[in-house]
Amino acid sequence: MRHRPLVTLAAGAILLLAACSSGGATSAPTTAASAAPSAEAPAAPPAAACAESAAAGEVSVAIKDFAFGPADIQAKVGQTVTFTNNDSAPHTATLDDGSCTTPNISNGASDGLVLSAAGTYPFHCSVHPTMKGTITVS
Ligand SMILES: [Cu+2]
Repeated sequence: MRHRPLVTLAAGAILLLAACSSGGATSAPTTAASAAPSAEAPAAPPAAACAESAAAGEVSVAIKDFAFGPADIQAKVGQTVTFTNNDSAPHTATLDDGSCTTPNISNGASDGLVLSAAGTYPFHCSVHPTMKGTITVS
C-alpha cells in the first residue's frame, strides 16, 4: 500500500525528464552560426587619419559668402587646417567620407582639421552641402 504512490511519482518524474530533454534537443541546432562578420575588418585604411583641432593652424581657410576660400587647400601631413567663419550663418568643414568634422563654427569663430596621412580629402559644409572643397595633403 505504501509503495504505490512512490512508483507513480517516479514514473511521472521520468516522463517529465523525457519531455525536458527532447525540448532541449529541438531548440539546440539554431544557435551556432552567428559569430562570423569580423573577418572583413583588416581592409580598413589607416585609423584616425583625421582629427578635429581647435588649435591655431598652419593653414588658414576663410569661409565667406557660403564658400571656402580657398576651396582647394594644400597642407602637409600633420598640419592643422583652420577654418574661420566670416558669415553670420554657422558652417562646418566635414570630410565627405564622414571620418571627421569640425563642430558648427559660428560667426567669427575658428576650428580646424588635422590630417595625418597624405591624400586628397574632399569635404563640405554639413549645414550647406553645396559648399565644397578639397584638402590635398602631401
Ligand atoms: Cu555652411
